[in-house]
Amino acid sequence: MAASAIRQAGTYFGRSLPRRAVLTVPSSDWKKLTKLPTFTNTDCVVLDLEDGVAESAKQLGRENIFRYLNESASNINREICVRINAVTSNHINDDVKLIKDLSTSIDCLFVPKVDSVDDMKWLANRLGSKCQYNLVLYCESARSLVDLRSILTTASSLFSLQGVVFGSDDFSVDAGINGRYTLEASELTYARQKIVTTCRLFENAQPIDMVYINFKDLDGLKKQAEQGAAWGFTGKQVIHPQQVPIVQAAFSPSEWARVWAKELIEAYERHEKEEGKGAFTFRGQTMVDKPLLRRARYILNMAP
Ligand code: 1VU
Repeated sequence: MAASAIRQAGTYFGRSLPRRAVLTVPSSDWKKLTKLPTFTNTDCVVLDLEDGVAESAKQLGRENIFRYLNESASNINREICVRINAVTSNHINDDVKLIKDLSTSIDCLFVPKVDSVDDMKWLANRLGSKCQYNLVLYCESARSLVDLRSILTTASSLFSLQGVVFGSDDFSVDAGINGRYTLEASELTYARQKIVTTCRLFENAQPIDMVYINFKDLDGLKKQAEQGAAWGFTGKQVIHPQQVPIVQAAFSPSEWARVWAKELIEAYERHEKEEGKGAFTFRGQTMVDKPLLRRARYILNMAP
């Protein structure tokens, strides 16, 4: 496993570590854990202790994670993360103990239902004063969405903040969306776009889109994943192996885009160096300046 190497590299959004398909695996299900080496095409797996695990199976989940990370995870050459329970839950003390026992072998800590700045301070305090964990947090309530900027400011001062996952299902209930949201999820447009925009204020924070729980509907998944990518999300939570290739593809730049980005960066550097120009015409029609240069760098950073 690339665990400590990833953490020490100070990885951050845009520079190295893509998290396109973020696959959640219930930690209480040993059989599912042992299947992970076969899912070679997912960037990131999250061993879940929260909603995917029954109340009565939380301790089994912790024991499985401990065993898995100590015995088997070295066979998996990609990011392995753990999702703990919410800091306000009855399970948090046992989860924190597990994380401390495992500290060198977790690539990134996923923290659900972060509602306030105080949640982040509490967790950092419990994990220790020199808190060097990579952290992805979930925005799953109206309060969390409204206060997201402050929460991320605090999170990035206490942890190595890596991303925000939109927890759409809990958010819908909390925000009072009447009944279940529709398949198109138009009720969630504001929340999704606010998360992307707020993440952009923080260099390292990847916006990770909502889960598509109707996991057998692969056409619907493709549509929603492509929409999320177009809106600026960098990845998407997935719950089933069949969802992985569709989501990985949706969040990967096309060959056309990669060639465009490479040529644009070369042209920018040439114009800047040889002619002292920061704006010029590219491929005969497009005016290039700094924003397009940033876009081109972003595309190349997202390329596998
Ligand atoms: O072919 P095999 O029997 O060897 O394997 C099955 C199955 O075990 C495996 N598989 C998985 N392996 C690892 N991670 C997974 N998440 C996963 N899902 C399935 O793939 C083979 C085919 O599976 P299947 O089509 O027979 O599906 P199952 O009936 O086994 O499982 C379906 C569910 C949805 C229950 C399963 O995919 C699952 O548990 N997914 C994760 C659920 C989860 O983590 N929920 C919490 C996160 S979502 C959230 O918090 C907001 C709503």
